[in-house]
Amino acid sequence: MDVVETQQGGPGLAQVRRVRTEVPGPRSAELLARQRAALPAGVGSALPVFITAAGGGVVVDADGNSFIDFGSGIAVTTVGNAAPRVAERAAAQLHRFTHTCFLVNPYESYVEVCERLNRLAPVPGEKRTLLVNTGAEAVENAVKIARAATGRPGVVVFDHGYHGRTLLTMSMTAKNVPYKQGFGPFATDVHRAPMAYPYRWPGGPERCAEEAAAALVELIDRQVGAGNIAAVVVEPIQGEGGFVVSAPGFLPAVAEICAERGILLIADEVQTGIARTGAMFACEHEGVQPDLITTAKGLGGGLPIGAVTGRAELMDAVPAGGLGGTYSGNPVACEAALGVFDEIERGDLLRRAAEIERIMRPALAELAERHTFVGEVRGRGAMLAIEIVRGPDRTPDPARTAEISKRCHAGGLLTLTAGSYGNVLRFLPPLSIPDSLLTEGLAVLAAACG
Ligand code: PLZ
Repeated sequence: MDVVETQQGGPGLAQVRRVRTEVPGPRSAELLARQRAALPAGVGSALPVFITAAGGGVVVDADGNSFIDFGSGIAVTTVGNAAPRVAERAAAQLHRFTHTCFLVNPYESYVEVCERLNRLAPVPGEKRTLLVNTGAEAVENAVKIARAATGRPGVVVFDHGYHGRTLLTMSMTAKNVPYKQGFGPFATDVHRAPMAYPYRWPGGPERCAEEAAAALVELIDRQVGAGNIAAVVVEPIQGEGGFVVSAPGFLPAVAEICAERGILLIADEVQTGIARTGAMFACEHEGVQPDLITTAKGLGGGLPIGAVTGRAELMDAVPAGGLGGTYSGNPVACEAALGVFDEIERGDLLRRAAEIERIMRPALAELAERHTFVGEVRGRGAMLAIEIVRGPDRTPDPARTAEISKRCHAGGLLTLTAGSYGNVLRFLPPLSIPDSLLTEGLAVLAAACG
């Protein structure tokens, strides 16, 4: 046990699945008891095993169990946990200076992260980037900028959307329990449109994009009035909402609807961005060019950093002093982000994400063949999911979803659930996972499905 506690993470960690206790094991159970006495009940964990090291494709717990990682800390350690270039750059920065507050004294790494995002983001024309600490802060700032640039208050979001836990982003989030229950009153001027969710579209998948676009127009033109709307905020693939890949053609239609009405399109790429889907940004798969893009999660390789990248004239609509934050663009997090870009380039990780899909998709499709309760396989790159239903009537089955996930955990595979109905098993392996563990993880999943 004490050996485990001094273990180094990163790719040097033994790449094995190993379950040697119950899950959670005795040491984790002890720590969980301390957690319950010290933390509020509102903070829960998907898999309450206490982690002592992680890297490559595994996370190791305090009982010496080694789990295959199909979660990446919710799409954060995309380049790998304790990835070498991230850890080295962040550690070196810790010894130079830990903080100045960019509003007090600037430093080069902040500017360099912005330059990199400006170069990479599929936003048209000249670009600017603002750094913040979290995904919610990125979304919140994107809306502030959109309001300042358009002089309009309204925000349009979608069913099943997730945008964060702050007042505005919680108001923008669709699902009530557990995100919103008891936390109102909510922010005003947030309007919700149906998402083009092909598997659950009443008129069937073929008519999904067109009918969802028509519903959006109805909301904008009839119910709110285009002149009152600053922005439409959309996740190119919905994350917490269940890895909903919108019907092909829907995102370009949304972009056109926005452009025709002077409404800004904000792509929330907090979960999809930074190489996760096999492109730097998921928008690129549909050739969509949003006005503003939010990123976080994968950007810092585990250190807290978020960003808003957008058209220069919009970003510059807020005068000096209007944007900031004590810790925003912290120098250690900036170095980590530069390490992330390095890892992606040198490791050819966009290709790796596509390769992961090529390995995983056939195995997931086989599960759907074998079990009527696997209703759909969907996603892109290293962001894949299966939706669990009762049968051909597609009634969501959250109980079976939780049961499969629990069996995966007991078998040494870290999986996460998602979805408005809690019936989606989502897979977000780090791009550093070896093929052997990917295949082994899929076998554990297959066994858990019965
Ligand atoms: N936008 C698309 O996925 C965060 C939430 C974890 P923060 N998703 C994980 C939880 O239950 O708190 C997310 C996202 C999209 C915004 C956010 C918010 O990002 O960094 O959690 O604030």
